[in-house]
Amino acid sequence: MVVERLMRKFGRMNATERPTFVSEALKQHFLDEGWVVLEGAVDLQLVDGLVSDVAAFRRAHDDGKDEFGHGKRIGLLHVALERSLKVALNKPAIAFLKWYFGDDPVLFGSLTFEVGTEQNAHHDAAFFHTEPADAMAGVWIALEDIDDDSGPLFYIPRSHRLPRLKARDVLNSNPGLRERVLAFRQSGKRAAESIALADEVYAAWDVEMQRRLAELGAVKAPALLKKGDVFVWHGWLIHGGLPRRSMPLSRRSMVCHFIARHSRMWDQYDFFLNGDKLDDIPPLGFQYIRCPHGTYIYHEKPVVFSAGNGFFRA
Ligand SMILES: O=C(O)CCC(=O)C(=O)O
Ligand SMILES: [Fe+2]
Repeated sequence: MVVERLMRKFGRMNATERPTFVSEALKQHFLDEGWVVLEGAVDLQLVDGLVSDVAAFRRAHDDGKDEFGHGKRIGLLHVALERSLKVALNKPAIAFLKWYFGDDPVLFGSLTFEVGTEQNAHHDAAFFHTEPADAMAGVWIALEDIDDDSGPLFYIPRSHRLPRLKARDVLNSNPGLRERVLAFRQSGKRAAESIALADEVYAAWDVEMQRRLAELGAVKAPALLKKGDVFVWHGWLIHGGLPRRSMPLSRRSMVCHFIARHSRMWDQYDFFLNGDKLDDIPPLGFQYIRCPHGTYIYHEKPVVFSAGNGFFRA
């Protein structure tokens, strides 16, 4: 397949590049295309160990199993499972992000999937919005070989270079919603106290995102990774989950959202409600935890979804 061949030619490192994982070719590919694959970045035995840890964790929780025995996404599993943390902070990804950020990468959060998300096309910078604006990246780890019919991760090549869709682009063409957002701002409330309104702006943003992509005729390229491969995306690269053509198929994967240590970050509620005045809004406050593999942000415990899809409402 064309994408696979392109990956091999440009986006994948070869064996001689492995010691650093940040060859000049790989760096250039990331800057031009918005993504790279770090092939074989995670040791397969470690992946197997994690898969069995996740299965045990799922057995001990109500993870909303479907008729095929597949559970829903689990948030922040890395704070409970050592192997999950080790996989999230895998050396090749950390080395790569250290170069890209020019700063220490910090793991903000993780999601562990058993099946495809079918998530609409989006860029993560809306959900993990940083200043500087390019201080966020996604790291997606295949915990098994990804089947084309399982609803693979997709990406829109070079979409990190498109005009960046912000809340104001949507509000300007939706005066009713804009009025309500302005009223919210007058109220002195924090954005996280107005989740329903933020969700309405998100819904309008989502419609506009899909409209723009359709107008461009954007092509969704599947990331058909092998177990242990890592896909790194730029914070503004548009991506999502393709339809699950075969429901019994699993799509075991883990996605990790990283930010640069010295960046400031706001959540999606502020992105959607206060996006054009973030300088006036205090960024999220974090407690940073250092461990032998790297740095991550403190969260008390994992979030297990037994209904709905959590996080992005997809
Ligand atoms: O794994 C997928 O299908 C998409 C996940 C995603 O977009 C995310 O978690 O940022
Ligand atoms: Fe995403």
